[in-house]
Amino acid sequence: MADIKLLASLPKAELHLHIEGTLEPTLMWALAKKHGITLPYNSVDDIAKAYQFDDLQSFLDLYYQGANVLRDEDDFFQLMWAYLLRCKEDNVVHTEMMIDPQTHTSRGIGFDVFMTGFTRAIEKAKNELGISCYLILSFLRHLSEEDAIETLAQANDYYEDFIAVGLDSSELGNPPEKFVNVFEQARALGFKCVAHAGEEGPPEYVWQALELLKVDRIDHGVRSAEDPKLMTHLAAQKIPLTVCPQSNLKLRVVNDMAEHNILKLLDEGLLVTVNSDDPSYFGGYMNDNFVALNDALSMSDAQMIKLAKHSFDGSFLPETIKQQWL
Ligand code: ES4
Ligand code: ZN
Repeated sequence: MADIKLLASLPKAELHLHIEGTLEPTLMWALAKKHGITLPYNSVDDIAKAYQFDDLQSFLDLYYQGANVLRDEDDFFQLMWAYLLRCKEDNVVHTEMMIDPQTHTSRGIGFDVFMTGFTRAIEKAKNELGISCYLILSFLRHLSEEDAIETLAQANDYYEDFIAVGLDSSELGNPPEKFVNVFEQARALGFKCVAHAGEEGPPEYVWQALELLKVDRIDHGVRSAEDPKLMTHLAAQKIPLTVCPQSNLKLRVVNDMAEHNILKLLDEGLLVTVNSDDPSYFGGYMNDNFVALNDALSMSDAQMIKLAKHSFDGSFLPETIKQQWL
């Protein structure tokens, strides 16, 4: 069983995180009060108690409702700064995180508001904490491709701030093939591409993300294990899978952490990484996810070190910087 001291000593990168999913109940409560918003909860404790989910959709309903308290530039700054402070505690030195613009633009909050707040916190973290941060513009797949195309156009003044585009929200019934055109546009603009696939959806969705959207990395992807050909392809092409153990448990993608397949995927040669997804909702940040895995599956020191190294290997950092961490 790997040592917790080793975990703390290992520099790590987080590659699968939704910034809106870092909204802690205390900040949600404070922002609701600040803006005079009535929440369907009686206390901060009540918010945390409501975080019991049956599946992805039951989580998404609360996640979008929670984001409604984010209104002005300083709210977005606070959200980002709190997460980056938390990264420091876990020795996370680099993060590549998703922003869901449509969650905000649909409420009349523009890129100028949330991007100004986010980038102010990111600059501060770079200077004061030595943490680097890349942003991924993620499209909500339960909305139309047209909406995604319009969102990409609205981001025009902020292209420099994004490294990639992504695809998240309700997976089943919204396959990657629905977004071929917008991903083609994004690639033509020079963005890297990622997509959630194989979380609740079948291996076929992972194939589609790879072949139709030409993604550089798969978010989740744990259901790939059901397709041996896909496993061989992922290993041969070194496609990173950004796995989120506590998320998978909370959303019942796995019934028990002891049944999680991440170490099996690792031992089969896949470039898997550990990530926290929506840490406020799923009960833990980066190191908590490692601890939960270690407690249930008793990973070796070598496996822990490999997972930490993979987090840089699977990142979009320039090769020279990657090498410094490998
Ligand atoms: C998400 Cl866990 C997960 N899956 C899909 N979409 C998401 N958005 C935020 N968290
Ligand atoms: Zn996710």
